[in-house]
Amino acid sequence: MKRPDFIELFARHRGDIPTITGPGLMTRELFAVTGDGDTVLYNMEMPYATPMCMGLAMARPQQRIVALEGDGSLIMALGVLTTIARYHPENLTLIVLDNESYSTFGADMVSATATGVDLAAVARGCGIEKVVTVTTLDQAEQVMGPALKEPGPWVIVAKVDSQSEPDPRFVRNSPDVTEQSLDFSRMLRRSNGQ
Ligand SMILES: Cc1ncc(C[n+]2csc(CCOP(=O)(O)OP(=O)(O)O)c2C)c(N)n1
Repeated sequence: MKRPDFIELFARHRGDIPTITGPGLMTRELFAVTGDGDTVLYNMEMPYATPMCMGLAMARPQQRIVALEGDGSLIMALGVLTTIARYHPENLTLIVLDNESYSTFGADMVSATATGVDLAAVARGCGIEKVVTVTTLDQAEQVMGPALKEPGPWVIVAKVDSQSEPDPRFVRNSPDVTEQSLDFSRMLRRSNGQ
């Protein structure tokens, strides 16, 4: 599965669900398809997207929150899976783009998932029940609806190609983090957890 295709699929299902992404090319790809809205906070450093979403989901139990994270970034904060299992925020969806590498810095920079670590098994082992691995767009299409609507917490591990060149369809640069952070925090205040 190509990461940009998966990201387009996710963007189509997402609507305006507040989303925080990890760093790297995924940010540019989602920014290119989602645009300049205030509902995505892009490009958080490794490994902050998931812990930030965990806190946000607990603070706003009525609102679905999505973390979009690379495998390398999640591995840097693997303990967050134990916290998700422990506090069980039903409104949290974690989507891991597992390309078995730190691909933004080179497809040959392999991560531990290239040498056998199964992040879905780790999540299950921590006690998270709704964990799905998808390897094709058809599988992703089937699970994305429930994973963004039904009570979780959900962990979707999307096995994607390790692509370290920007896709020619996605020509925008990364958004400005300061501007985006202000827009995102204003959006949260306005939406008041609904
Ligand atoms: C704390 C920290 N160290 C290093 C970086 C530089 N960096 C940006 S993207 C990236 C690779 C991230 O790998 P992964 O999360 O697997 O995403 P991928 O690039 O494969 O999409 C690195 C090392 C960073 N953003 N934050």
